[in-house]
Amino acid sequence: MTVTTAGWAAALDNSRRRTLAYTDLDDDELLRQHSPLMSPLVWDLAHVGNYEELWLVRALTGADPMLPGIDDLYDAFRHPRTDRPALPLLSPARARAYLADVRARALDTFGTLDARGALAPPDVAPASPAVAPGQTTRDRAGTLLSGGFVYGMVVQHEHQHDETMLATLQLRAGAPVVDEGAPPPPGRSVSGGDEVLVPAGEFVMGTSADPSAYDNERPAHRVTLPDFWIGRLPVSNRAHLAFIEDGGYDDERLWSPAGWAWRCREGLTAPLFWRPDGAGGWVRRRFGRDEPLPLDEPVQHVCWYEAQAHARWAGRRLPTEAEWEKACAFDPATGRSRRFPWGDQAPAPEHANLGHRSARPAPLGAYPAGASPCGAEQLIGDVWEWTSSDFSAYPGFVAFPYREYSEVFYQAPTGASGAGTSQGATGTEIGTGIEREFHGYKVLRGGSWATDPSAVRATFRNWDHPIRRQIFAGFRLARTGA
Ligand code: AVJ
Ligand code: FE
Repeated sequence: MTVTTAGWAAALDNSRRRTLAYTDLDDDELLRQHSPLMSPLVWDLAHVGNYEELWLVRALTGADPMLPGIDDLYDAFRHPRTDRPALPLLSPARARAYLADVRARALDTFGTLDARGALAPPDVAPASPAVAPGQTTRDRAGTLLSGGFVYGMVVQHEHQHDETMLATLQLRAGAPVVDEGAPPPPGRSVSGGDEVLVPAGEFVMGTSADPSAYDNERPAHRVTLPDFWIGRLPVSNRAHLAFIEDGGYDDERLWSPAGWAWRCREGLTAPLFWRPDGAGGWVRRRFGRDEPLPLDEPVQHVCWYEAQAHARWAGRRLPTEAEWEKACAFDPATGRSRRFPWGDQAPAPEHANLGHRSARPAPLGAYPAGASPCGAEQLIGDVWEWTSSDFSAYPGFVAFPYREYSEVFYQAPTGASGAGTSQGATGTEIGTGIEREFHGYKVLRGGSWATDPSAVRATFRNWDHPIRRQIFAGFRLARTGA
């Protein structure tokens, strides 16, 4: 899986084409805040350029900032999303020009990369790359370049913001502007039961060898789990409709206290973007179009609290992230963990619904070739899956290459919900700090239809507040026992 400089250039070009497609809109559309939860699209646009400047130009060469004040404007920690429309942001035209300038300079650094022979295969990548105090720019560049790490980080970052921009476009009112893509493959009815057994035992969670892995996926460590069952497929719209029709949104006993308080405050009665069609059925809005609710698709746009209540109603629970990863990656035949459910090969179209090939989740059963060794399907792609786990550090975690990617979002090791930790309370999220103080962060796994194949793997960890519904997230069920 050694990536060449031509490979990185192509990967950078792919994420950029996507960014430019999602921002190919009138200036007014780019400058407006479509939802208080989201940045104006023009902020995301210049932010991905600034991130690339910081990591592919300045960290590697020691160069000065390309524009005065640029780092402050696009620092997610300095300006919460609610405040971003009022900032003196680059105009759309200037932002596009800035991105092009940064890209030209970033491609120049390939000379350094080639000269150092730094594109090492994965097993040569440092186990937990760390920057020693007193390192020179040159030493630091060597560490960042090892295994092509910094290129993968920048490519993934841009794809993450591309997915965030899609969530903004889903919240946007008005005539559709998002490419519908190709229809997903057809579903199929699966045999062998709704749940699959994952026998008790040890597996390796996380990775120390994958050069594309973020610090929070490291290091690899052994985890022993008892027997558990996990849903063969994600929970469908049909099943969630049954939860609604059985009064699940009105039954306090099914909800956690925080979840019930949130449900009452917000008046939650169904997933975001659903509404009754007036004739006993439901429609959902998807990128500005109303359509009949497709019953055999994984449910999306539910928050963690809704997922948890549904699971309790079904006599199940959400999987922990360790359970999710074991069901996704562990191969009992070899005793090792795979990079993807189907093996170590990069995702192909028959494996998973990724990369906005379709602008929607695929129906249940659409990816038999993507099954994991235990028989679970659609773990990668379609919808992010809420797990029961708080976002926290693996044993032996070392922040790399900066604390603000993961570490500042970790839950306090003891006590409730990180209350009292003010650090990073704004993150890339809206900035009152209330979300973090009251709700913390829950881990999501597996990527969605909007996630690029280069930005997800069995070990990848995403996180968000358990109240969030605009992300492309659903869930699957689990239970302990054999
Ligand atoms: C990993 C998706 C939670 O969007 O807040 C983007 C990724 N970090 N820019 C986010 C990220 C910095 C992050 N998530
Ligand atoms: Fe970012």
